[in-house]
Amino acid sequence: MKTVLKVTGMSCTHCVQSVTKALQNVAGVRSVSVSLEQGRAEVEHSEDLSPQSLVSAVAKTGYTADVQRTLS
Ligand SMILES: [Cu+2]
Repeated sequence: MKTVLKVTGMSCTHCVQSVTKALQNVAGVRSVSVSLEQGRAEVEHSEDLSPQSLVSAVAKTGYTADVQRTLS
């Protein structure tokens, strides 16, 4: 499934790298695409991964994430 997150607080490519790595390190994540311009992260992941754990992973890096939508 795919989850789209709205990510607040990113200001440069370093921020994008931090958010990308944090999401990639969550168990069950298959691919991550983060857009600085749109303030969005698109994450492909397994069915048993809760979108909230993606939000928590981003929060730990110091940015704010909200689930925008989830596609199965
Ligand atoms: Cu930055």
